[in-house]
Amino acid sequence: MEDVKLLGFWTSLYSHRVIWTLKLKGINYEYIEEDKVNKSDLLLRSNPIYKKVPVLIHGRKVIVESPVILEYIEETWPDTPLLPKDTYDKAVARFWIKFADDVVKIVIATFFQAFKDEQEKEDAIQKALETLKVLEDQGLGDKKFFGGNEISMVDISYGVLGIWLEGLEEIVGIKLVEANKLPRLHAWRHRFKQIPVIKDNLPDYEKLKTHLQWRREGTISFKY
Ligand SMILES: N[C@@H](CCC(=O)N[C@@H](CS)C(=O)NCC(=O)O)C(=O)O
Repeated sequence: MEDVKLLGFWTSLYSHRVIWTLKLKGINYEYIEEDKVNKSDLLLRSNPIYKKVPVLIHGRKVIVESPVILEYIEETWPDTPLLPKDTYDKAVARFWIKFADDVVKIVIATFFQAFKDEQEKEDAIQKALETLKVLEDQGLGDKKFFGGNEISMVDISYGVLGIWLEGLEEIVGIKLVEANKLPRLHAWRHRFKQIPVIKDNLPDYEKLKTHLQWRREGTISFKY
């Protein structure tokens, strides 16, 4: 039996990328819930540079940073491939995985800002929508999933557009991924959440919303 441990937070979209990948590949692992406020010695020793989750521990090997962990899992357990075989297709997939960081920075950051006026709010919403439109037009296109007909590492990297973004949209009252604005991304979100491994391994929506609300209030009041 493989010795695989995952250190995560239940609210962490990055931890969920790893959970979904391990589950999709049918790898048994031990999940260790970390305390964000009081990080364990194991976490601090395993990720001394960033001190963040997720951390994957495979035997004596420690791997950090979710995109790096996903690549490690893909190469170590190649069954149920989540990246294309073709070198060029793989490079394209990696580009969109990298773009997910921009989406988190631009789109998610919109919800953690205290706007000084309506214009600033409008500008931030426009920028977020433009970023999502690029993803929809050039990344997803008319495909069912980013890599074609099946879920891939690219879809997993955009899990944040699922209940995390939905929760923030509801809390703040700004809707971005809507059928009339981003129809293909909207349909993708629904499809993605229907995949059993995703559906069965999501944080509780109401609890997540409470957490996001708390995080948002903390971030905004800290800025002012
Ligand atoms: N780039 C990292 C981001 C990981 C990250 O931001 N993790 C958050 C949880 S969502 C964390 O551990 N935060 C704790 C802290 O900042 O002290 C990745 O992709 O794994």
